[in-house]
Order: sequence, then C-alpha cells, then structure tokens
Amino acid sequence: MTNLSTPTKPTWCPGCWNFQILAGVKKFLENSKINHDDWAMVTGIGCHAKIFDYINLNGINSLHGRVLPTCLGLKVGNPNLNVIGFSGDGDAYAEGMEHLIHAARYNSNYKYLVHNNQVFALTVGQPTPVTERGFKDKTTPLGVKTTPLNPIKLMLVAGATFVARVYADVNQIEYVLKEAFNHKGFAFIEVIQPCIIFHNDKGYAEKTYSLDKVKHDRTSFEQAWKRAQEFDYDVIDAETQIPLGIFYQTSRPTYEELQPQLIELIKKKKSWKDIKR
Ligand SMILES: Cc1ncc(C[n+]2csc(CCOP(=O)(O)OP(=O)(O)O)c2C)c(N)n1
Ligand code: SF4
Ligand SMILES: [Mg+2]
Repeated sequence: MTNLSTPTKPTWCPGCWNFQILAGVKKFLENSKINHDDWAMVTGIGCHAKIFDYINLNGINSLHGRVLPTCLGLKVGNPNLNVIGFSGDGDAYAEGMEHLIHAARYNSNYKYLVHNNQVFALTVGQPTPVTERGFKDKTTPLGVKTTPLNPIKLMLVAGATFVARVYADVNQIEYVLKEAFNHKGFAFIEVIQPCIIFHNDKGYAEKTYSLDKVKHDRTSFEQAWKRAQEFDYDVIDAETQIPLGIFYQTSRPTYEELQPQLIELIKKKKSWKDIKR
C-alpha cells in the first residue's frame, strides 16, 4: 500500500471541519484491503476540492460542478477502478445540479461525497441553494428569501440507490464510506460541514441523532421520505432534529451492468484501452 500523505501543507483555515473529512477518508482508505493504485478521486473547485492535494491518490481535480460526469467517464474508461468524487454544496447543488439528477438515475458504481457548508466558501461565503432563509452576506444584504433545497429528498425522488447524510466527523466518514463501497451502484453521501468563517453551523451537531438508534429501516422508501422531511436545511430552532445515517438503500442494475461491453471489461479486469478497435 502506498503512503496516502502528500508533502502539501493544507491551506484550510485552522480548525476547518474539512480536516475531519480528510482524516475520515484517509482512515477508510488505509483500512481498505484494495491496492491504492485501484482507486481514483475526483474533486470540483472550492475549499472542499483542496482535499485533492492532501491525499496521494490518482485522479482529476476537475471543473466547478463537473465532478459527476468526470467520475462517470473514469468508470466507463475503466469499470474496475474504485472511484470517489468530492463536491461542495455549491459545486453539487448549483453549478452541477443537472449532473446530480442523472447520476442518481444512471446508478454508475461510484461514490459521491458532498461537503455541505451551506455557502460558496472559497469565494467568500455567498449563499448556495441550501442556505437557510435570512442568511446575509455582501451579495444578499437583505437576506436570503428563497426556501432551501432538500438534497436528501431530491436524491430519493431522482432514484438514487444509496442516500446518506453524516456529520464531518472522522468516524462517521469512515463508517459511511465502508457502507457505500459495499453498495453496488451510485452512493450519495452528504456531509454537514461547518465553515467556521462564513457559515459556522456548529450548533447543528447538538441537533443530530442517528437513524440507527431509532431502528430506521433503510430499505423502506416511505420511512426514508419521512425522515428526510425532518430537516429542511432552513433556520434551525429548538424543535429541529437532524437525522444522520443511511436513509435509503436499494438495488438496481448499475450503468456498467447495462452496457455489455463494460461487463466484459469488468469480468476480464481490463479497461477500454485494452480493447482492439
Ligand atoms: C463555472 C465556475 N463558476 C464559478 C467559479 C468560481 N468559484 C470557484 S470556487 C466557488 C465556490 C465553491 O463553493 P462550494 O462548491 O460550496 O465549495 P466550498 O468552497 O464551500 O467548499 C466558486 C463559485 C468557478 N471556478 N467556475
Ligand atoms: S473558508 Fe470555511 S470551508 Fe474554507 S477553509 Fe476556511 S473554514 Fe474551511
Ligand atoms: Mg460550500
């Protein structure tokens, strides 16, 4: 196994919760039995995307909002690669929104982790589609008026076969990645990640509870839908409860399995470049 660390010094703000995500991903990769050469990572653009520089894996630091088609391209080129994509909430739910819906629909066998800090952090804290009403910044001095998007509900209706939300905590990240890589198909994982500079939602942590503790049945779409409605990403108050864990998991043929040529590559453990054309 290769050393996953890189010589690059992180430039995240001291105390940024992205450090927890980085530690969780590295812990998962270090404990995985798969050779690190068989992994590839893809990132968008933003604070989240700096993770690309801090993990010694092959991959593509792609364009803002284009993580998902890049992941799909890697899987089509080499279906045997273990691919993981990282986006910010702006990346996933604004610039990349159209890809997200089709990624859920296609069900290609890669995993997708969204660092949701409810702002465009790298460009100094503008609101995204998941920012709560009333949030003010220089671009929106009178406060956000529109209701936020609920990405968990969106993924459920778009047909995602694995839908999860965790907090930016090293053990939660490791746990959910293990579950996601045991799942065959697209895995949507949202991480609630406070941005200590522009959206310090540390208070959310006290509002969370684990779906495992309430005997949630992840195979039930009805139960998942009900739990997804409990937190709507708007202003939190004394009543707010934020469920964490795996909302929904189901089985459907993957994009790769629907393409006979790709099935052959998977069986022979080969990639497109090995095919004579
Ligand atoms: C197509 C395009 N639009 C806008 C930008 C400018 N831009 C760079 S990073 C960024 C914000 C990223 O926000 P998010 O995806 O939430 O990631 P975070 O920084 O919060 O981790 C923006 C708008 C860009 N690079 N490309
Ligand atoms: S601006 Fe926010 S998300 Fe970006 S590094 Fe600083 S704390 Fe982290
Ligand atoms: Mg963000």
